[in-house]
Amino acid sequence: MLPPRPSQPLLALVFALALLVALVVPPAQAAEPTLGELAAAKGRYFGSATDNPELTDAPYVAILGSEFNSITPGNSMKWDATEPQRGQFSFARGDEVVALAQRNSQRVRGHTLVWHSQLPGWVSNGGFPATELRSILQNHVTTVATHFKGKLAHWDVVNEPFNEDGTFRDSVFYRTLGQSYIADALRAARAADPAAKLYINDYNTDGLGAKSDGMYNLVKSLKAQGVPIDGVGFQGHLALQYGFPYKMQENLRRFADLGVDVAITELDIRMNLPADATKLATQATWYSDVTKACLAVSRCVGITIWDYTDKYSWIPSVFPGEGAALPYDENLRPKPAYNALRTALGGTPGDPGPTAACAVAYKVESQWNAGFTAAVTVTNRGTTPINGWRLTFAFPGDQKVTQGWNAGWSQTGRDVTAANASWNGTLAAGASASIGFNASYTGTNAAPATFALNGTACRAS
Ligand code: 9MR
Repeated sequence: MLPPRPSQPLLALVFALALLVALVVPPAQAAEPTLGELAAAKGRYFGSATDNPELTDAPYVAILGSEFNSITPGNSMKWDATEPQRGQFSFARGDEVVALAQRNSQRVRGHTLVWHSQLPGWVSNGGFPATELRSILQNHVTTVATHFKGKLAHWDVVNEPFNEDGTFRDSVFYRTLGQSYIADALRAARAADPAAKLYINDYNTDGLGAKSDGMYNLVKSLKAQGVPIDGVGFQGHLALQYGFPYKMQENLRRFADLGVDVAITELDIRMNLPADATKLATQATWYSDVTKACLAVSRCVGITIWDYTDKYSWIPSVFPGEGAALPYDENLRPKPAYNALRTALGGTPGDPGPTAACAVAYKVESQWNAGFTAAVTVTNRGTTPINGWRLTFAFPGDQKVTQGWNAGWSQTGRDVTAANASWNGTLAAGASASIGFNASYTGTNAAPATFALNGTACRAS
């Protein structure tokens, strides 16, 4: 039987009501695009460095996973991490960063194969003759690049080869092998991982000057000899008290004109502490100016900041009395620099935190040999109530929920679902539900990187 046809006046009433609802009920707020998404819309990436010890900090990991589309291991692919003893290679920590990036669909900049620093004593003090050191270098580059083959977008093959005056740094490699060590390293990296873009990376080369002239001449001569070099990394460790790099855009462009990509690889902008509103405003302008310099050069492929939060910046321990160098403060809150970056990347200011529909705090409350207890707080950060929710996340390791409370817990492989209990299914705007579980694990107990509520990504709170 056909349903009765609604009369014309009834239809008009329904239409009017629908119109009224559309006008007075605000649409669900779309999440602000992230820095990574804004950069991607410009054909670039926006990345952050990270380091393995930080990966147990769930709120940190959540922003790292959502805001950036590239990550760089700050330490775990360096020589002292990957070949601490001659011929004994260790990749676990580098693999951990790669796995995290893969789960979050991020690219990875590999850092770094040949560097005078964080170089184990067996290399720097080994007193090896040239032939032996050359084969040690080639073996290191080949073994590490082969291990990560196909997983890295870029490799910083050679790091910091220059002195401030543009002459070659007196490293064990240069002292023993002369500048040919650079070409050797690049050739070995290309042979091991033909898909990775191969970079030379240095600091204080961001603007025109003697040091960047040294880099420029090197790259020009490598290109002329047909040595495989794809890009030049400009670290961008800036300090308000030393001034903005001289003609940065012009500098990036002259390298691009040699036929290589350029990238800002370790950006941070420190200041003398304490920070104040004026310094933070200048810092914001500088972040914006670096971004604009990169966007103005078509071969400038992306920007990486040297971690994203002051909580994990390397600056205070190396430059006492200086800091506040990154776009997020120590409590993971965006600073003026964050909005300046958004704006420079073509977006609008906006803290994605408060506009995200939900927030999740994940806390390991206690942990023993093979198990742990976690407390999870789910908060509705939207403006309307949530009626019925399912929280989903994936464990990075082999964690298995053995018992849970205040929600219906289930797990398939690494994927966990917590469905609301009968008494906490309605979350008013701003309201939270506290749930928890016991789980087993072996190895490391890293926190899940991202959480979603009813399929929408949540921010860490
Ligand atoms: O961020 C890295 C920090 O954790 C290390 O202690 C430090 C040791 O040298 O290296 C830091 O990263 C450096 C990078 O590898 C090369 N450019 C300078 C960076 C800051 O020192």
